[in-house]
Amino acid sequence: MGVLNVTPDSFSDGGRFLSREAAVAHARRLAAEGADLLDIGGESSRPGAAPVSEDDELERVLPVLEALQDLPVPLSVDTRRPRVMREALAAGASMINDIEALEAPGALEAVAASSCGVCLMHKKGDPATMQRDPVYGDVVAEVKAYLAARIAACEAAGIARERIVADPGFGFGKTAAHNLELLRRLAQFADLGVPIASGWSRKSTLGAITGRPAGERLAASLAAALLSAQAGATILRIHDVGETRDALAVWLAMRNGDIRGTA
Ligand code: 9MG
Repeated sequence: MGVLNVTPDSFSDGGRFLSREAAVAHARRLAAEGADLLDIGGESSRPGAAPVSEDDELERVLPVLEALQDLPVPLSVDTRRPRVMREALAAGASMINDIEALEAPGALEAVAASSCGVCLMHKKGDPATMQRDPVYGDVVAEVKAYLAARIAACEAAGIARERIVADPGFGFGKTAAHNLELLRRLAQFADLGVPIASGWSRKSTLGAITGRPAGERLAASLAAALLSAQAGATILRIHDVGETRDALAVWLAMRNGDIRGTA
């Protein structure tokens, strides 16, 4: 899943793709590099990010979504707002990626009314405050229980399990130690019975480990993507598609004993 931020303030690429033309060109580049899915977001969820108005979010996302309808790659929209979900689905989105796991009033209904896929992500708190001393007992058990409850809420609302992906939400109300514990035990999320997504790309825990700023975290992001895939994640939310595909190709060639067609 290639990341396409159409925002002025995302932590790693904020402002770079704010114009429609730049965003569309970047999306085409990610697809050409081998992305299987693109995730378009019009509101930054980085720690401390200010919320944008619903109208601004729609103005950022819809023109890009519309301009990419000829792309042979499904398009996801990263939003927590039911109106944005409905309009994005009407404009051709195939998936909703929601960092609030469809908790907003009307979000379950917006997704249930279509046949799209949905990614339910865990977070603790709001982006503005979530990194202020988050506390868990057993972080894996708590995150899993939350995701299981949201999957059940989706099914009760008429969203079939086959449409659902779950994501532990690395970096969302979690310390570096929590993120590493979740990665170490990511294979345990298979019990949820849905595909698992993982998003480590350029995140601050990688900065804490390597001492590098967001723009210099490619090698660390590749390591985290590979570790996620080895633990069973089948959707990797990433900025650097070509490089990640190459890293995965080496792992898959080793695992499958076949150097052709492995990634
Ligand atoms: C929008 N967004 C930012 N980070 C993310 C992550 O790790 N997972 C998902 N599903 N969405 C994310």
